[in-house]
Amino acid sequence: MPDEVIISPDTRRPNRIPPGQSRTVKWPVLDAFGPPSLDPVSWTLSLHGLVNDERTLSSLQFAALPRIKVQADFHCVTRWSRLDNLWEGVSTRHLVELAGGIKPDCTHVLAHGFDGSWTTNLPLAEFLAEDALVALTHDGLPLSLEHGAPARLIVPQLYAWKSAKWLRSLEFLPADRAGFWERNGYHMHGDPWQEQRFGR
Ligand SMILES: Nc1nc2c(c(=O)[nH]1)N[C@H]1C(S)=C(S)[C@@H](COP(=O)(O)O)O[C@H]1N2
Ligand SMILES: [Mo]
Repeated sequence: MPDEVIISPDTRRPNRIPPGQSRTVKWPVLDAFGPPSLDPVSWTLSLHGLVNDERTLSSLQFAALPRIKVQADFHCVTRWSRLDNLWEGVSTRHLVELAGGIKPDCTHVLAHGFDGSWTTNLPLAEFLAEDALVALTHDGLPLSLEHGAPARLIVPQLYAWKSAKWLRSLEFLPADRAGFWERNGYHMHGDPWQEQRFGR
């Protein structure tokens, strides 16, 4: 069971490259402000807003949680797609359980990074998909700082900008609220298969 890999459903499509994308084998680095200075030992992850039991996990508590492995494709809105990434970390479903479950009026999640006030918003459905996780490793190696160490969100069903690096907190909301790029014109939903690059 521990070595079972969850295969992201989108990787099973006959054509895995969404419209307007091209495949890359490299893994480019993209972010708005560059990496924050972060001590992985004092790193914490907080779960707050519309959950029954708001809590903040220490790095030690987080490291002790059960993990999943997910094989998924990664589609950047700047038109590159990197196929077959292997992520390992804690499923978003498990994190929500740790926080006592979600209150009924919760519809969206805002992910906050440690890089200033960077945020991104997601619908609950994609956030809680079986292939969504807070990842610690990529292709068997710990995440590098530039790719979001110590932990980043990975939501394979949406464009990569929704996969917040240097994850600080997950805020459970009663309505959609634009994050950093979404306030600057990026799409509120961001489904790569529908080419939701910009707009509502
Ligand atoms: N905290 C944080 N997360 C972020 C960003 C950012 O600026 N800050 N940029 C996003 C964007 S626009 C993309 S395309 C992906 C890129 O991830 P990568 O650098 O690991 O390829 O991270 C996303 N996560
Ligand atoms: Mo991006």
